[in-house]
Amino acid sequence: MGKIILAIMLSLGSLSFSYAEAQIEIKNSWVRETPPGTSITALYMNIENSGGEDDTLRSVSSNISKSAEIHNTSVDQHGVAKMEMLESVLVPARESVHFEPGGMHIMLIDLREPLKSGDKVGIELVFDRAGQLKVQAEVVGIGDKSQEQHHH
Ligand SMILES: [Cu+2]
Repeated sequence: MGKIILAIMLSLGSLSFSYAEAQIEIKNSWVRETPPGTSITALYMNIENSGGEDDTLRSVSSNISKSAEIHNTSVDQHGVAKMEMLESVLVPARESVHFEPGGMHIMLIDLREPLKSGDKVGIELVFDRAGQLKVQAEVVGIGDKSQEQHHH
């Protein structure tokens, strides 16, 4: 049943999809364009949980890359930024979790092809409650996001 609903939604060409019962919605998903010679990139998005129950992002996958991991960027006591892999991400009831530059992101590793601005990238997210969600993220050119507002 879920697969049929997703297929219909995919055919409508919408940018993000949600599983009606799940109350998890993926918004503002985008992927950073890859400079020549780069086979790794990051996907950003907001995960909104409008339901009354916590949910947990458990795994990510994409057929445009050999692997995909949930990462968080943190700065250590020496001021060096580094990325760590997360096993899962809690999305509390009635809250949003932001994946954005400098923080959490989905790392797409070993891309099969370079990504160009305007391309669409399909990824699949698996949540404990919401199940599988397919997301179509748009590739955004390096620098295109510079005038976007930052939240501190
Ligand atoms: Cu990363």
